[in-house]
Amino acid sequence: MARALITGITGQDGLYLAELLLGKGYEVYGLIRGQNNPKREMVEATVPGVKLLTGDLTDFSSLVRALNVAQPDEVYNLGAISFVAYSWENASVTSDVTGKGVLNILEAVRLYAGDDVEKVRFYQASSSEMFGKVQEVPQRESTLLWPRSPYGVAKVFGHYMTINYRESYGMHASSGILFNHESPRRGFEFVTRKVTAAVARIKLGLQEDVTLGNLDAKRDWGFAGDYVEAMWRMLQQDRADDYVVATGETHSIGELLDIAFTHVGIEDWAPYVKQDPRFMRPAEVDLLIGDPTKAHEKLGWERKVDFPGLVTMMVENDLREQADLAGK
Ligand code: NDP
Ligand code: GDR
Repeated sequence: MARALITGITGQDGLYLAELLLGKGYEVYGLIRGQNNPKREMVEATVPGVKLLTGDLTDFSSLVRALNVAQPDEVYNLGAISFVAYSWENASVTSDVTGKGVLNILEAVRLYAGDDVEKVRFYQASSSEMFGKVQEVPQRESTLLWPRSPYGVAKVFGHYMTINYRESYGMHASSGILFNHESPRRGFEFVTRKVTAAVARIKLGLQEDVTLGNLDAKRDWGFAGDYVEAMWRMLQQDRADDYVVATGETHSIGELLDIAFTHVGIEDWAPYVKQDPRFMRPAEVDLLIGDPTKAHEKLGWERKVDFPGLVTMMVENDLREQADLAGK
């Protein structure tokens, strides 16, 4: 039975990846941080087969201990401070977790593997946020990185450290440059979920409007359930490598609003959407659109859910969830 260790098990991707690996017969371990993490029960209820180990990406010894218990064949490093807006106000801790945390786990894996350097295959959750200021459209594996946030800079550090461990030590370390991916498990701080939850609440009469920041930004949004499949496929290759995972389409926040509001029967969303500079960023990534050709050709990976399908899936989920919460 193959064994996997996932950091970031309480997050959106951690849950989908755990489900995928359990379905394939893996023994799955998840790293959970904190003395009394409030998400522990949710993880135990959602992916009951996962064995939880306590640890933190900033605590090297906890990673060594987790590896010794899990004895993994594959390590998926999904743990990070992942909210871009938060990273300006908390740049130092973002660097520690999202940046140096990658070095900690790479080094822990290297020591754990010893002479048998290919004993453990490693996945790093890199990000389209590393592309930042647009240099090329669409963005591909070779596109110049120009991060525009402390989060993006930390991800660039992790990305190159992963490449460096592969080149220096021969580790089977791959980096997935994933573009935005969403789902009904997305955190409420991210724009898609903020919109779909608000639309559901507006429809149910629980909220009057939603306040957003920059409506002009464009993103290449896919479904998280599709994207974890690409992570797994990367670790099944003979050679480790880096891959862009994206849909190849871009959409504006306006299009997100169109689909979400229309789905609940509201054709004109303007009266329900306010803007506040509070939600604007000191520097913006204006346009993201990925070129997933390499992932298509080498991994045989294809996305299954399109953008309207994704948004309506999230609105439908939030209509149910918000009605339950309100006892409706
Ligand atoms: P989430 O924000 O949903 O999950 C992040 C996870 O990291 C949580 O489990 C969180 O734990 C954990 N974490 C935070 N701090 C630490 C720490 N100090 N030590 C260990 N774990 C920690 O992110 P997603 O699931 O959406 O994303 C997964 C990964 O992919 C992240 O690295 C993200 O940066 C990256 N990524 C995501 C994309 C997306 O569109 N979703 C696109 C590209 C990359 P806790 O619950 O305890 O806070
Ligand atoms: P992003 O996702 O920064 O791309 O990072 P987010 O959903 O936060 O922002 C997307 C775009 O929407 C604009 N926006 C708003 N964003 C939020 N959160 N809230 C608002 O009210 C709002 N109004 C407009 C933003 O300015 C931005 O342009 C996500 C994370 O998952 C990262 O971890 C990951 O690496 C990248 O995607 C790829």
